Amino acid sequence: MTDQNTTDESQARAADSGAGATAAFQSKTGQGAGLEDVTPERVSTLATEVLAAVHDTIRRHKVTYAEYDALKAWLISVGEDGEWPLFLDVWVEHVVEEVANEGRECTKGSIEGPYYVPDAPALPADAKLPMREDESGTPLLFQGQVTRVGGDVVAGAKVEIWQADALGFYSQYAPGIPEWNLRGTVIADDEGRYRIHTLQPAPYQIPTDGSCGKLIAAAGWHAWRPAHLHLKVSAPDHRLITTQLYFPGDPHNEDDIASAVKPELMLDIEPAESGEGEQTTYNFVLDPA
Ligand code: MBD
Ligand code: FE
Repeated sequence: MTDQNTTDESQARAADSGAGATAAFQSKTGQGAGLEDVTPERVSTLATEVLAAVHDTIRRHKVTYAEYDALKAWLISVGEDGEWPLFLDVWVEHVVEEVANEGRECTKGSIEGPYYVPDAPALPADAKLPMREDESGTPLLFQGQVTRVGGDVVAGAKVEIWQADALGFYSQYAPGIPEWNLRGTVIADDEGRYRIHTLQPAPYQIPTDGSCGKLIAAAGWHAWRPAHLHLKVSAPDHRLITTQLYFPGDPHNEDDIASAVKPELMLDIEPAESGEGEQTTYNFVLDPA
């Protein structure tokens, strides 16, 4: 996942995070898993419609052989860089998430993205996320309560949280960061409450030196996601929520490259009662299974 010769996250390269995200996805799904689980009718319908949309675009814009070859070269490089997970999660996942969670009454979901790692160390309801001694960033107390639709508390709910560090890098996807840095599985108390001591995350720029970065530069787009916390909230007999939370005032809340910001997911930040840094309360509501 990380290059033996790079020991510092400032030297992180797209190929490191890309290879890591591809390997993580393959270990989650099992190599080659997928197509055989979808019926032939469904594969045929979806592939036919996607291809028809491509054909239509070519006709409408009179795509040239030079452009066709540029596309072919770029698609090949996405695979070589391991950036298919990044590409798909940035530009496609938000619509899959929208469709998957249509009609749910629970807290709004958002995309998982490429950097989730299951089974982060379990932490008590009042916990500090694993971080380096000199981890930079403003202290942030993230607290709240998990209930179910209707209002009953969900005792012992599982609140998985992962986030980028102050330089915008995720542990296990950039060199030189401790394995579980800024990741944890917080077990809420008997009233479903949690108090997570972490740091305000930084805005995140997707790697500019890989194929996704090349597409962004060639199109004249920007590469930014607003600062965000990733969460998965779950409990037995309830449906899992995968979501992200955002910080008011971030200039990229309005133009997230991954289109994953929703008004319901905006945090309300206030000065910490402890006098150190900030605090915020966000409550989760789970659907019964
Ligand atoms: C991220 O941190 C992220 O959350 C997404 C969705 C895509 C790229 C990087
Ligand atoms: Fe992220």
